[in-house]
Amino acid sequence: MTAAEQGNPFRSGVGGGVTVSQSSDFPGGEDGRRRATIGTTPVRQPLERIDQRDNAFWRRKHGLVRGAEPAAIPRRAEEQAADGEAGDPLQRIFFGEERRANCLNEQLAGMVDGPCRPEQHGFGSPEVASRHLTEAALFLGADLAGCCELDEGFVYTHVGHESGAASERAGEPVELGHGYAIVLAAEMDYRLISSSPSYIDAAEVGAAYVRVGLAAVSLAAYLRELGWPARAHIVRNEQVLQVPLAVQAGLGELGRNGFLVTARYGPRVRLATVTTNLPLTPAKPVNLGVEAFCRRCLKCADCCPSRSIPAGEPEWVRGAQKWRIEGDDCLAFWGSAPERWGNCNVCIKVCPWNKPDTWWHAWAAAAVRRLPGLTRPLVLLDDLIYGRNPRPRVTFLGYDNRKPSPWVGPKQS
Ligand code: B12
Ligand code: SF4
Ligand code: SF4
Repeated sequence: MTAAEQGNPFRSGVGGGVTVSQSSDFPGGEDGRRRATIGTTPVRQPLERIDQRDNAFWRRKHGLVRGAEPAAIPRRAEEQAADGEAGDPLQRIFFGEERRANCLNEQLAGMVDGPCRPEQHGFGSPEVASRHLTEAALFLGADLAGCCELDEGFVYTHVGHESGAASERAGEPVELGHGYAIVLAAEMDYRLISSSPSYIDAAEVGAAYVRVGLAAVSLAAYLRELGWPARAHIVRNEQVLQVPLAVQAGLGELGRNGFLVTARYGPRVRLATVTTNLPLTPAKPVNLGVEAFCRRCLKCADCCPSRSIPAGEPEWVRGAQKWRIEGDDCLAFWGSAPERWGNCNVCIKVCPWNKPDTWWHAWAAAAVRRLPGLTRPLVLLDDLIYGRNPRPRVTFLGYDNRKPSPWVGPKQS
């Protein structure tokens, strides 16, 4: 039984970015829980926390996979890289564990926290602190950044990873004790992601994790040098749910695809967070019109090779009304053709919000917000110009997404 099923032992406050709703679209209160929205997502407070061991990455490792023997799910490239078996050297530098000194994300995962300078710098006000840290995050390499209060509903109850770099061990309770967060996003390259599924988009995922991880680790270190406790949450060493925090921090909206859709890059971003106890003023969540667009669009649901994205209505999942993603099926697809791909980004590449940053894309995004009726024509236009499920040929560092990986074969190391 997960911690969520046992009931939430913590109070989850109405933090930054949460609007208490008067709307009759999602009335309630019969269960005594407070109705609100986070961005455009309806929630019932308090939110139910999740145990990190109960997400698709760790469920298999901890034997919690529902309806399947863990061994029946194909091993994905990252998992093989972690055991030093993967043939792909880029996967090894981003996700390998055998030679940790060669793995950038593993190195960064060991740098998420550290000592604090004894003298504390006063910012004057939470507004000034928020502006300063948002600017610092952009300077340190993020493409988007915003602040929010940290709702405990988005902090895992227990650690799921078994990363060599993380000081915590799987099963330990998470005790974060921070009340605020700065959320960072790094753009992923449009062309490389359009090759999905392949080892080319998998490499860009690893590289973007390094970019956003470096920015977050640096920002946390900067805050500690200003005398404020701060911890970065990055791949391989994170204690928070990045997507809802990004929504609260005003970076974008939750899409049907199950993650953040931004105005500028669509869903084509990687996220990292810095938590702290320095008081910050939360940014305002945005309504870009994504949720309304997703109700009519369905491109990600149609094109998902593992059918993990629903074509139907949002459901209540642990206190939030959203589209339910079948994480185990998605992950199984990643491992289904190790000679051809290491993960998948199809739900990013086909999304009409994922387009190069041009004036006509910005115009269409602004227009659809005012006139949701434009959704269908714009989706048809998107199909016409870019294709329903395009897979353009991409070559890169000796890879060709139309051919098996050049690294497949006997163990390379
Ligand atoms: C576990 C995990 C997975 C698992 C399971 C995902 C799932 N939905 O069950 C698998 C392996 C399948 C997966 C796949 C992918 N993932 Co993933 N994943 C994670 C990870 C590490 C933990 C999330 C988690 O615990 N999910 C389990 C439960 C909580 O899932 P859930 O109930 O479906 O809730 C999801 C959303 O609804 C949202 N959410 C949860 N509660 C609430 C409440 C509110 C109010 C709101 C608004 C949102 C929200 O967060 C969850 C995101 O998975 C996060 C990083 C992080 N720490 O957040 C990255 C992360 C969500 N993944 C990411 C991405 C991009 C992907 C993929 C495209 C693969 C890729 N190539 O990168 C696919 C997309 C699959 C999909 N359609 O969701 C990005 C999303 C970036 C963005 N633009 O938002 C993240 C944030 C990684 C990162 N640091 O950038 N992922
Ligand atoms: S990553 Fe691929 S398999 Fe997973 S949900 Fe997205 S499209 Fe489907
Ligand atoms: S592809 Fe369409 S339905 Fe899916 S997230 Fe993007 S806009 Fe929403």
